[in-house]
Amino acid sequence: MAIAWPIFQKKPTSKILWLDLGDLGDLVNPAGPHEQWQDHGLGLLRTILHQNGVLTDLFSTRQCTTWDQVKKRLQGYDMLIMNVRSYTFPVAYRSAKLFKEVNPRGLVLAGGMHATVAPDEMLAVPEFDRIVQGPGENTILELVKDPAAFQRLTLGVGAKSMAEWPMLDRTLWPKPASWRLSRKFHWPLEPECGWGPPPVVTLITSRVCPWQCVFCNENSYIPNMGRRPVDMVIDELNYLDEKYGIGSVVIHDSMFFQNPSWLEEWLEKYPRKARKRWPYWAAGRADTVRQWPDLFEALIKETNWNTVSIGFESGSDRVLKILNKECTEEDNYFAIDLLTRIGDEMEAQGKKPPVFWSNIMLGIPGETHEDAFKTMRMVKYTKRILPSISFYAPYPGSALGYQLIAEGKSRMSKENYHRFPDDEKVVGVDYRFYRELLAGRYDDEVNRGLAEVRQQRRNYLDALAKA
Ligand code: B12
Ligand code: SF4
Repeated sequence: MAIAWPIFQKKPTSKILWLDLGDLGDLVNPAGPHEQWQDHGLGLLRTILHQNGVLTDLFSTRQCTTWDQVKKRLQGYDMLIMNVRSYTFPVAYRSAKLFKEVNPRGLVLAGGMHATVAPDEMLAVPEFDRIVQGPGENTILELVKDPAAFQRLTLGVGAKSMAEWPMLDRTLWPKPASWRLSRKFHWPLEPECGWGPPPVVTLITSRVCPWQCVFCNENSYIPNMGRRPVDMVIDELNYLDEKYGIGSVVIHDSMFFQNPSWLEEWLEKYPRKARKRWPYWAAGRADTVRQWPDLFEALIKETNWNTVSIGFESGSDRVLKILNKECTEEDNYFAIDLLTRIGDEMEAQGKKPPVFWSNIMLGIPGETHEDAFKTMRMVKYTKRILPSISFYAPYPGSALGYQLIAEGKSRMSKENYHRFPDDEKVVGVDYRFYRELLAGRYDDEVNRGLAEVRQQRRNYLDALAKA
């Protein structure tokens, strides 16, 4: 077992504390690779604060292994700042309570996704003194300097374009908090998670996806903004490579494969201007792959896009319609066959073939057993796949999430936002069936029509990935 370093003994150097949120121990002895990713909202806003002379201390709940340690580290501050997502709301809520216990006159400023989509839940916590919805880059400085000038619930102001964002100062991110983890973490870059060699750089080139899938529909709550210019992305990568050395890149955009003119510029410049063509992970949609297959193929081959994340979600047209995915079974199979063909060609040339990081949801309200068999059939059909399977979660912010919450069918609460992929999140869904499906009980049905080589079973319970 990894031992946490005694970070709780550090003395405050500022009166303002930024608390990075996540499960206890995730930067000591993480349960999985994705719990170690750094928070770009925190990175951006802390960079803005520090570049404008407002220095903050930082620690992470992920660096602590007990709530007692968190409480000790919270002592001695006048102000606490947090980026609250729905899946970190339980940790934020508990931390705010502890902060007030040790600093009764201290102020708590909370922003982030959960403040944006579930203000009522945030307002119900008296410890949150200021709650900021929406983007914060043009609000954070004023807010921290003079919180009294703001109402308890405020709408934040963002940049018009990501070109206005400063380059992140990655040394403002929390460090791994055990000797064992720090050896393989590569801080201030990030550790390997199985997609490409370390050190890993995560970055964001676009902020919002224009589609309206009912389990997500980010564009209803993240204001549109211009994409980060290609040159700025490449300059940042070159800078980081010179300073730290890069192994691979994770482009954390919700939807990288959009906006063909940006992608064409990336295709032209990345192989030429980047110090190295680092392999990268990035996301697309099956329908846009079908719409722009040549661009897709060129990006895979020429820019080293070798882990292609696609939210296939389901292998059944009925469910894809329920989800308003605007992709069909046929689109999904088109994208799978195209990547298989590209991968076979690359393999024949002795190159590493690209692989799908395939996002799949099960347990969607209205899904029948036959729909779920079709989904698992599609997963097994895919030749090169890292399956990432979750039971559907009704997140606030999404149309279907709001509907299920209103109907009293969501099992997510402020004590537990159920963001583990195999948590039971919706009332009335037969989770036993899904566990048995993943364990292979229905393989006869699933394998129907599949080539023999694709019928081989692997343990899909392992594919319930928290990412
Ligand atoms: C990268 C990413 C991840 C990464 C890394 C997460 C991390 N450590 O940061 C990974 C892959 C691990 C991940 C996982 C998950 N994610 Co995620 N993820 C994203 C993504 C694509 C980008 C986040 C980001 O960096 N944005 C850019 C930064 C700059 O924005 P920001 O953090 O929101 O900060 C801005 C504002 O919120 C505000 N702000 C933030 N804090 C504060 C504080 C103050 C005081 C102020 C004034 C303002 C302010 O200002 C910032 C600048 O504008 C978003 C979608 C998106 N486009 O944002 C989804 C998103 C955040 N994820 C989401 C979900 C649901 C998940 C999962 C639960 C998915 C799943 N089913 O497994 C998991 C949970 C993982 C876990 N550990 O439990 C949802 C959250 C929904 C919600 N209601 O909170 C989003 C919105 C996607 C979606 N539409 O479903 N995710
Ligand atoms: S699920 Fe994917 S395609 Fe759909 S709205 Fe969200 S990011 Fe966009």
